[in-house]
Amino acid sequence: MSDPSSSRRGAFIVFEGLDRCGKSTQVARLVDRLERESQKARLQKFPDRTTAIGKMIDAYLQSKAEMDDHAIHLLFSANRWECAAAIKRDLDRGITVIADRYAFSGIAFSAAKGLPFDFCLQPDRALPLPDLTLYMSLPQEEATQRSQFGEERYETVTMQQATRKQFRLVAEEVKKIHGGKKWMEVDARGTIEEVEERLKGLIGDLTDGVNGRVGELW
Ligand code: T5A
Ligand code: NA
Repeated sequence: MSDPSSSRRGAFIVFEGLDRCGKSTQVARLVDRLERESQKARLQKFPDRTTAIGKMIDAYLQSKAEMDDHAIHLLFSANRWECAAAIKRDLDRGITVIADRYAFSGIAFSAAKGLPFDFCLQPDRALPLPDLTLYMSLPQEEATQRSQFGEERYETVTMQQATRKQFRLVAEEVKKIHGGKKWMEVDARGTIEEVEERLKGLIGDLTDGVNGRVGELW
């Protein structure tokens, strides 16, 4: 009889960073590569704007709706919780789940608006822990020059600078709880191909599957 604890599960890999750092571009390329290599992988975007909660978030981000800072923070977290069971299920089925943003964005952006850091952490407690988070680091001047910067609510230089600081605190928190191996900072400068190579080196054979149960964020 097969023992589920001894079989490999899919890896949970998260891409994080400030707006326009190139996350979506790299996530799409990684999923494409894995599909070409006949590996089982799927993309999970946060916010997932397709759900009922996601539609409220989308309206807020496009400034079509106003919301209290606490309320929108909780909605971003609720949007992750409504996807959490499917993420766990897919990991157990051996599928690599690649997320474009996760709880770390949730904390960094809300804390940058002035909500207490500890409050920001609470709602995401016990969500699935990524096996690796790749934080794509790009100087603000380069992000600002990229197309469409400034279209959504948080895409101002002041907000991005405040969020950058909060992401540093988030990284420290993750390292404090889980050690240095779960969070890696990646230089997001250079061509799309150069960044892709850098990321590939860090991801290594993680997409072949990992051992052990999925952990909890904190
Ligand atoms: N948010 C999110 C919260 O406040 N709380 C939360 O809990 C969560 C999950 C929307 C906002 O929501 C906030 C954070 C955000 O402000 P989103 O839907 O991820 O989040 O935002 P998007 O607009 O989809 O994505 P970004 O603006 O963050 O852009 P990406 O994905 O980082 O960048 P990408 O790949 O789309 O690239 C941007 C542009 O640059 C080019 C691309 O072609 C594109 O035009 N580009 C490059 N150009 C030159 N060199 C490279 N290496 C390049 N790579 C990409
Ligand atoms: Na954006």
